Amino acid sequence: MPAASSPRLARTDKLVAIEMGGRVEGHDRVTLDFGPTRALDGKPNTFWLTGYTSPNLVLSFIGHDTALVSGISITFPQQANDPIGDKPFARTFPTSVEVWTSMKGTEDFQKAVAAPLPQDLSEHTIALPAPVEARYVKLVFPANAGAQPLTSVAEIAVREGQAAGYVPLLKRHADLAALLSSNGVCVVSDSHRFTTQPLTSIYGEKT
Ligand SMILES: [Ca+2]
Repeated sequence: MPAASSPRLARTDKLVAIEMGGRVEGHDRVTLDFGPTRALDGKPNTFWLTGYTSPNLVLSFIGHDTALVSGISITFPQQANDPIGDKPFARTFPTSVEVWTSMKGTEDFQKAVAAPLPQDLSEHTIALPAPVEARYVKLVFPANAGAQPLTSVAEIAVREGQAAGYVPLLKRHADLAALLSSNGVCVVSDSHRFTTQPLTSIYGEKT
């Protein structure tokens, strides 16, 4: 790492960002290189690419804690062609998203909202009708633009809401807040153990 580089600030406004302790439940992916955590890494040039019909992704917060969810955002890959078929990437963009939440886990989800996704490269923000407290957030992508099996998403964010009496996630995890402010990141392994790495290990140099 060149000495002149300076890391990006942690994305504390994204509840499922990797450095916030966000993780994917399950392993819906074509290959490891295009696994779903690629949609949580803050990099628009890395992406989740899945070959499932109507793919879904279950996301959780640090330590499987709860959070008040006010909405999500979705960003599509910015590259011209997909890396597997070398076809126009836009044909893999999902055309809509459903947001489901659960306090229990991989079952008992309630649909909070469904919304179309504009077919452009900007960040698409979808607000829930009202903030929902959740332990798990499931995103479902019922169809894509190309009627082909591949579906891609470059970045997913889950936004935190505010309500009287609600204590924000970072206030409940002072250790994570301190870690982020000291320029580290929280990486949660499959065994739910936390390790720390410098932010630059995820982001690389400042862009
Ligand atoms: Ca990414």
